[in-house]
Amino acid sequence: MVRRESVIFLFALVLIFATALPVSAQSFRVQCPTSTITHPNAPTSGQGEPAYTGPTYTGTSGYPSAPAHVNGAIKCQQISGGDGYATMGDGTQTYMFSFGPLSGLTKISNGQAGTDFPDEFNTPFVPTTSNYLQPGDPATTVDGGSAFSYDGAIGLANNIPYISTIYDISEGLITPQFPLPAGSTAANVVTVVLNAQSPFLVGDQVVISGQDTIGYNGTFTVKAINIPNSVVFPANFAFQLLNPTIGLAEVTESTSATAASVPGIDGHVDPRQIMDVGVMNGNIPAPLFAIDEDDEFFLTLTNVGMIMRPDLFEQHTVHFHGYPNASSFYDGVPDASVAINIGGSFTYYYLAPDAGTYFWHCHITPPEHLQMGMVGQLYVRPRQNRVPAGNSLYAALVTQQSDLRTKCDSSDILCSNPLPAGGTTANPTTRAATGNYVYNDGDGSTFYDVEYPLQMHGFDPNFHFVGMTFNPEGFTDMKDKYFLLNGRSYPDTVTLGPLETASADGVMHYSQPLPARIDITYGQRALVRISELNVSEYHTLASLGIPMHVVGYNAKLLRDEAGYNTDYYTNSITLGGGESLDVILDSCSVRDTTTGACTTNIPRGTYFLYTTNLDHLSNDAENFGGQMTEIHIN
Ligand SMILES: [Cu+2]
Repeated sequence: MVRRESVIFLFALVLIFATALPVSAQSFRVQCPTSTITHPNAPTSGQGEPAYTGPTYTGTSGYPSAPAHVNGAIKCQQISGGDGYATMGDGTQTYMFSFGPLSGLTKISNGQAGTDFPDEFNTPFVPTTSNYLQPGDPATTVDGGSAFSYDGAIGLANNIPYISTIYDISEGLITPQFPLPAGSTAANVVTVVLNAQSPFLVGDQVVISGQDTIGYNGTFTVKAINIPNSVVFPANFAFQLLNPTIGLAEVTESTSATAASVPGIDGHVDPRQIMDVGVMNGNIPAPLFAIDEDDEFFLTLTNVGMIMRPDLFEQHTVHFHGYPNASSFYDGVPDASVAINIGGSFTYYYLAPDAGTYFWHCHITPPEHLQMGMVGQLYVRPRQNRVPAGNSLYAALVTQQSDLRTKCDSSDILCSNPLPAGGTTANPTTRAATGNYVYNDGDGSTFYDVEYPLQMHGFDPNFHFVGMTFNPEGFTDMKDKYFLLNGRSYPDTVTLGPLETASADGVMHYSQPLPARIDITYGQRALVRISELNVSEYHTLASLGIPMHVVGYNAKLLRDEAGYNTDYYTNSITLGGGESLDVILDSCSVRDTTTGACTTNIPRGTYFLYTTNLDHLSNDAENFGGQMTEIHIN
């Protein structure tokens, strides 16, 4: 007979090995380069999007190191994969597997996409005694009382500097291994021989310090590496730099001198901040991404584990649904690409080829992880937004179609955005001074003033309950009881600002940051980017009093191959899981056909956007809730 204590002991041992070993092989990292081959001088958040005036590069061979004109930018974002809780319209708290924000936290809490320029992303949070990141951030205030305003990558920290002891440092004794710049002589060249292989590269900053190397001390730029030297060490132990002072005596077998790298941002992170903020901080829907055509997007997924299900070693991935990939590595289908283990990070790389409304989700056991909450929207804004105000939209689209990198006409089965029929470069429609466009329409037909993401969703509380306690019920038994817009059911859909939920750690977390209320200024147009994220139900949304102008479907402009627009007006739309629609709600009922100016407004007031699936207008057993929101014409 086996004694009970031994069984417990053995079980504990198994647990220790099972939990400790996989984690030790992982590490958290982020990547957000400030320059790449195609964006050698990527714009900062202060510079903003560069204007589109023509192709990036018109040559036919290779890519020049300094192209005359560069389009787009580098964008970065970090998300956590883990778990969390959300609050439904009837007050029920629901357990989720979910993605949460680990960068752009202020933007996310304001209902915006969390996507950053590199200078925003690569800014470490500097904690003070009165201002530090804590579980549940972003909060409306930080501990010191000032508003939370941090958008950088959570956990980002300066790298750990390399430091090596110096064996020999000398000036002018060894022939310079690099061309001397004007004003310098061979006597200025300092050769540093380390006691170990040198980690420095040409161009690195190096700090020389020591009690016996005064005169040599300071911060210098490495000018050459692999220096054949007269002492016992191989060439790869030595490097050279320039020191303006001439006549320094050689120091051999230094007792105190060191050469160190300067701390910098290289993607190194402090895992404690990530765990503090990321654990139980999942959002529904998943964090929003927004990029622009011509961008390069670096998206880091950091798997913080599912604290409420420590028995599960679930990997997570990111799958951009209906979106062409830079490489199959980034597709997220686990049997064909990379999947991210608990305790690890992976940076996905995407190009932003075609404008439109898409969605993304985890691709590990997709029916389960999507139902549990790991799904959200992303959208790509068109090049046409960056055409300088007053320039011809048609001429700008002709320029795009003349460049193979940006051409998107009916000759490509994946891309059907031909020039508008009957258009000429003399088309009077020019880039408006304000507002934006949904697609590269060339005729201004997809113009809007403000945009709202609207994600239709629903879930089965039984599935979530068994997902928290044991294994999921059969997928065929899924039956949604809550029906959501942006993760909320009515009346929470019209509550402005983020919704928060207390989690098992006793802390309030921003569970549903994105309101679903649509506000339109009298006379303006709102773009509603509608995605259907549900895994088990079709959803219908109807609008009373404000016609729905459908201009795009599944991230494609509604236009036929001959260039005629096939947009339409309706009072209801129906989508299945994975579909999207771009709908413009115009607060103006009659516009001047030539100037576009509003001649008759729809009266100010509150209108409803609601599902006509009447059983979807409920929050589980509670009536009068579910998938409904308000449109306010102000
Ligand atoms: Cu997952």
